[in-house]
Amino acid sequence: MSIFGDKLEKCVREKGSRVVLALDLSPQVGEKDFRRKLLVRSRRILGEVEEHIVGVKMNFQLLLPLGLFDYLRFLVEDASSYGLPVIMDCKLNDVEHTNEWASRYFFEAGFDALIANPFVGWKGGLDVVFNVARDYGRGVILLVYMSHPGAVEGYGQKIVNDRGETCFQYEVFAEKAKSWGAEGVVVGATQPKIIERVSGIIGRKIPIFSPGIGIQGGVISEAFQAGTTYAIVGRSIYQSQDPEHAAREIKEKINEVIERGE
Ligand code: BMP
Repeated sequence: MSIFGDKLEKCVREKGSRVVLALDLSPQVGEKDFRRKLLVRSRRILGEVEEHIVGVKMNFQLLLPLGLFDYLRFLVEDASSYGLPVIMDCKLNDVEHTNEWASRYFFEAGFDALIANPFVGWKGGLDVVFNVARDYGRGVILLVYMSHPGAVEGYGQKIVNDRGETCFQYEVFAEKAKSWGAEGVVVGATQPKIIERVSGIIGRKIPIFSPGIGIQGGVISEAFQAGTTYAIVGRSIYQSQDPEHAAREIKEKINEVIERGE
């Protein structure tokens, strides 16, 4: 297991939570000093909710305005000081040489894991990403089925696998997550049946991260009963009047479902 997996499990033990915060605050572009204000708001929310979460996911919404080696590093440092693993949600999806540098930059900047898109394939695509991650002791999380309705067009399409059997694209991606050594998969919380199927393929060793709870329509009990390991939650927390209260409630709701299921 990588540093990412270790940090995550330690957080679960210490914080008793299964919530990963999607810190997707929007900058008020054009407003005076908008980058600094975005950083200040993001740091404040992270500080308010840190005791109820086990990881932070950041994506282009923060990366582009804040800059990887610029303001963003303060957030990565904050997360680390709270003991939280930090995931770069770049959905990496290119050829070898650019994937390699993107991965190196993210790991050099302190990210513990990154999210990649298995559509790009192994040879000359994601092979290098897994190799770089291994060298740095970090993790790669694969998209297996996304939470939005259009996911059916790609992740949900019917295909013929290497064994000549008709199956769904996401079933092949779940198998690849196992054989490639992924440290997690993303399956939308909006798709409990698919979570169940993927869980059946990958087993309990690879965690399932499920975004889409709340505003996108995913339901905590359905996702966790189907096999979700961690909920990725953004707007329901950071858009709340009281993010600390919202994060605590989501954490407790998940824990109730897990306790009832055991
Ligand atoms: P929210 O809880 O506000 O709906 O945010 C969900 C987060 O998960 C966002 O950061 C989004 O980029 C991410 N996400 C998603 O919603 N669906 C996916 O299938 C994969 C994602 O990474």
